[in-house]
Amino acid sequence: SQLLEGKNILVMGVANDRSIAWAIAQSLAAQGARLVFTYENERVQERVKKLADTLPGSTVLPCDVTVDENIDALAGLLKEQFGVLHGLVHSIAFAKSEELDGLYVDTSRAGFALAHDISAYSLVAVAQRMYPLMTEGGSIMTMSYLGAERALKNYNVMGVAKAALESSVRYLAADLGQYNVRVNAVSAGPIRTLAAKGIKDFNSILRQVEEKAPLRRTTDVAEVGDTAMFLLSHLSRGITGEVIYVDSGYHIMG
Ligand code: 0WD
Repeated sequence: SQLLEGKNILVMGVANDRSIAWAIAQSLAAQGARLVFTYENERVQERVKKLADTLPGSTVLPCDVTVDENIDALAGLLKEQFGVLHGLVHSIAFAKSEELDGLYVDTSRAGFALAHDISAYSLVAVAQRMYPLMTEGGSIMTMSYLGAERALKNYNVMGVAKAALESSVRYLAADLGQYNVRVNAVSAGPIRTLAAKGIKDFNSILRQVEEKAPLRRTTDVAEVGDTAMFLLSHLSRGITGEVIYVDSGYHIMG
């Protein structure tokens, strides 16, 4: 039998077929979940629709997470169409490219605010509107990176935003546990995606992982997908407020 049969799961953050959210969707679909994808704007709408078409029974809805009314409308549609929501995958982040190069000390007020709005606050904004739909209990997961706790070259304001995101995971877990809603993060090793294009020297980051990580290889996006599936399933029912590393063990090394 399948681990996610009869579960309705919202997947936010598919931009293309290399997106981590898309790999997570594959793992969830393989366990029988019914998926709803959101896309940010018309620019990616067709691409996300085409991808969703490859997973029978899945649907696609718009949502720019910087706009409260968008998230309100999404929650309304989900309640109408499904009634109950069981899971939420938040795989969204953004910072201006000029903030991901050079010194953190040069971060602008606007750049700081934007990175935090899209990369950290959006989890809160979405969770506060979705947990009321999780009337049978639920699981929320988001994506983080080691830059949340170490000062990594060029990651800069995104690292600070990921620290806020991981802290939010703990506060949200504390709030929502009473409703049997769990909240966790996966901290993934570097993976070549659209978002990774914004990170300078990405090749040397990958090389470092191959040299230093216990498993001596970079993170395969399917590994993140399978851990996300575990977090969305009954198998992880005792885990909340946690950050799970899927990084070939890189973060344990000195
Ligand atoms: O090495 C990596 N790629 C890692 C990524 C290592 C560890 C963590 N992560 C995180 C990212 O920080 C992010 O939180 O994983 C998450 C997913 O990132 P990804 O799959 O690497 O990147 P991508 O395929 O670009 O998906 C991120 C998407 C956006 O794509 P673009 O490139 O168009 O900005 O986040 C979405 C958008 O689809 N997004 C938004 N969605 C709704 N509203 C918004 C928004 N305002 N802004 C960005």
